Amino acid sequence: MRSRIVIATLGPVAGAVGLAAAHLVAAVTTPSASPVLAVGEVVIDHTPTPVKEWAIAHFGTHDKTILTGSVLVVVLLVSTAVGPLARRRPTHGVAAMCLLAVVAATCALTRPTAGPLDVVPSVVAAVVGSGVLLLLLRLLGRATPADGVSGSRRAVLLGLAGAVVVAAALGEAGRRVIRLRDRPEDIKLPPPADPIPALPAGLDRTVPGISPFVTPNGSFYRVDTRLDVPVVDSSSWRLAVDGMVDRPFTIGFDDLLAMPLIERDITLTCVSNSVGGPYVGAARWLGVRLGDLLDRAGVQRTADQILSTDVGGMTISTPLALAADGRDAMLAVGMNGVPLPREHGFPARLVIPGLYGFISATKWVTRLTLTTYDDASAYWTKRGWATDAPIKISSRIDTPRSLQQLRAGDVVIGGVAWAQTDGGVAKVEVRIDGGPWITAHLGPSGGNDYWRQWFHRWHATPGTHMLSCRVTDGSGDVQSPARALPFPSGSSGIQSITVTVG
Ligand SMILES: Nc1nc2c(c(=O)[nH]1)N[C@H]1C(S)=C(S)[C@@H](COP(=O)(O)O)O[C@H]1N2
Ligand SMILES: [Mo]
Repeated sequence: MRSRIVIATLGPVAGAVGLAAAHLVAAVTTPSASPVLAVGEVVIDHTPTPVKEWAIAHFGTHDKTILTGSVLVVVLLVSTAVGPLARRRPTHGVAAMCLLAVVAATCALTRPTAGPLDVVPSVVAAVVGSGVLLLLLRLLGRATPADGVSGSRRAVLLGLAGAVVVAAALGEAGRRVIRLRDRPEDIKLPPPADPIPALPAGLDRTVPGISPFVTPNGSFYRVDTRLDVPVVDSSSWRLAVDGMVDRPFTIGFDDLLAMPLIERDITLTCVSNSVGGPYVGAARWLGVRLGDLLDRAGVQRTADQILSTDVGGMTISTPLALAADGRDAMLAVGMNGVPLPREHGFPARLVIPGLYGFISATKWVTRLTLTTYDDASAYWTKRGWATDAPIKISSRIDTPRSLQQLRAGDVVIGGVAWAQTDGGVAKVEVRIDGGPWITAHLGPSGGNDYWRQWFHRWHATPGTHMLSCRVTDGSGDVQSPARALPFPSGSSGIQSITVTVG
């Protein structure tokens, strides 16, 4: 028997069962206290901005899956040391398991909203992990003295395999329990006080391959610092409005829904989006005017920042002057006719037209603190990102795809453009191979805060061609050709793609 290998697997296998059991317990109590998620969140918090940027650029929405996976792999690798220790003295193995659990518990406890009960999943991990370790040791103990007795050897391998199956089952059960809790889709939202007309049909049918005029919730981009999707109970959720205000208050979900609701069509985009990138979406949001909440609290003149805090303690800063300049800033509870999906901030999030999401769109928000930039810095501010970041006007080619092979003849070039500035999207132009800029046809308008679809019919001739687009807003400002990376205040430049016509 390759006993070294078997002994090295004892720690990871026992650890996996412990972690999975802890995940299930956390699913029922506090999901973010699950050791895997707690350690992962701490790692994310301490990842340098360039690395995070790189992860978002390369793995997109899978960046978290990759990160959790890496944390798991590292933990399991470290735990290969547990088996040999335990083989010499079982108590040493158990002590090593407990040490790992202490690390996890520390991570869980350093989360801003953590309570003392958040150590429970880590304790479960230690107890279950140690128990499984001791069980496997006993099986191994029986196998070794008569190292030829294949029955015992088989027992060890079966024990290991069984433990892996148990770990997978517990982990999956945890994942499902988290999903089942308090389903947002069971909530019925009241209608807006002042309903707005339905959006006109876009170019979805006429221009195959174009972004739909309204982004379906299921395909709306997702960008946040969370590994898990926070599971917030609407019944126990509270929003506090405090800081430099005359009348601080907290409000629950039902009372929030009793306030007048507005509905707005707003395009949301991420500062990390590169020109032509995928982190942009457009939806109809239902919610309470941010102004109504601020008025109720009575904002003092000295405040210049709204520091919003999410359920995990993550903070986002918004310039008060911009949020309160009359734009349709809102605390949204609905997205495209349904309650906010968990991924997009259930039960409530901020949506502020014209500002990148990282300074405006706090999901799972629990607190709005009126403060000053001198007194408090939010998550991304501490990481060097801009505090004042209006969305740069931009446009994207959706079809044809970059490097697509086309047939000569009529080709429809189409995409979307946004300019949440004066007058919205006034014009989109297309350029082929560095020729003149040609005005494209615009789809219907959904208002200045909403993107606009566009298309241009092109007679494609054989060869390789470069296609570009640019937008002009209502005040005559043209999308800038100056290339800028997302950091620190959003990308700029002109998207150009190459296609081959055969
Ligand atoms: N609580 C919380 N809210 C957040 C974030 C976050 O990391 N945590 N990310 C912000 C960023 S960077 C963007 S671009 C938008 C994205 O919103 P979406 O995921 O619903 O598309 O949410 C914002 N709100
Ligand atoms: Mo973002």
